[in-house]
Amino acid sequence: MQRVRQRKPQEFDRVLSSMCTEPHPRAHEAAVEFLATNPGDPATYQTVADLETEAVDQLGEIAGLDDAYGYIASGGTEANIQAVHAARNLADGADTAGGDAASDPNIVAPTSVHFSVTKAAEMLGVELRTVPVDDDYRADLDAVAAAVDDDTLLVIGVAGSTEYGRVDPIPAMADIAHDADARMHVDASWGGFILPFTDYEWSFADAPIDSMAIDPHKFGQAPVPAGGLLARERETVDALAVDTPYLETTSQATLTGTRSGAGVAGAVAAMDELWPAGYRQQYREQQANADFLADEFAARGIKVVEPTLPLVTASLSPATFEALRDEEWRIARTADGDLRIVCMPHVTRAALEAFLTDLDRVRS
Ligand code: 0PR
Repeated sequence: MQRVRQRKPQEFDRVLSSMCTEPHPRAHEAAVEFLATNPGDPATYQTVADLETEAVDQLGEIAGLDDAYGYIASGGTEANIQAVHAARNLADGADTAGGDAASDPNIVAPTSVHFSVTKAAEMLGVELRTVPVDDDYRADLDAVAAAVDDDTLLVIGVAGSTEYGRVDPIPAMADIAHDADARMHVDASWGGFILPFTDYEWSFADAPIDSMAIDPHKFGQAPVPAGGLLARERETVDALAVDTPYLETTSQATLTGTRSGAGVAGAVAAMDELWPAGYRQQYREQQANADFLADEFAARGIKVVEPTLPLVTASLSPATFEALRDEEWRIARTADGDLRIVCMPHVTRAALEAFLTDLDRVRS
């Protein structure tokens, strides 16, 4: 205990690079209360299992799905892995039933897809075909169409990409997927709690998508670990289930076994508090912050990528970047070396102004 007592966790006031945020106080309380429960054993921990059903219903409402299937996962990584897993198992099932499952299956996604999909492809023995993005960092539809073939299990579109906050053309990608008898997954891990307040077409209501990752522990303001896997059909979750002989419940569809009830309870509490008005306000404030920051960069002659969601990327010299890190700003870079600032709920206008003051001082 001594060793923990001597330390304090990271303060959020200089964190400009994270896709997680300070949990809402009600979500924090609920998470602590349910810390010792395990939704992985619903016959023993009935209350938290019921809460998980409510969490999935609520996530469904946010993502435009009336009868939602799915579960609260450990994060977007698990949700993405399980989407690929379900697609592979469903194709294998089609094979056993006399269909023609691919002998050399592949999945197709833009280069902007999160690296969790690389993990999924590796573990599940499927080929990941990444296709280029267009000038605005969105999946190039011609490239998607060219990459898809008879062996494609799944097409993945990103709704709120990790590096540039872009939304892929989801309805058109779903059409391409379904024309090839493949499934369509949307990774809205980061974007899912802000996109309902935009005009983007990203949800189950906007396109015939099959599954989605949508994480309460990012913009949903729930404590970690709370990811979300959603599916339109029950068969998607059934395709993930294995028998659980010694549990009272007979099957389990999650990747992890024992799970923290904190994630489930925190997610429900956050959504109760914030959906929809709180999330809408959060989106508006953070989009305004991102627009402010982008304008300030542009005014200083710094090349900036338009923040179409609350995420700003801009060109900074490596020396300036390092100098800002030395000032203890927690900032990150894209693969191309651009500064990347994620305007999460804990990022205040005052923090951005202080950041700009430091930038002006250290810039080289
Ligand atoms: N999908 C997208 C679009 C993501 O951006 C991320 C995470 C994931 C899936 C995976 O989600 P989990 O990390 O919940 O499994 N993107 C950030 C990243 O990996 C996550 C992150 C979070 C980074 C907090 C930094 C940080 O402080 O870069």
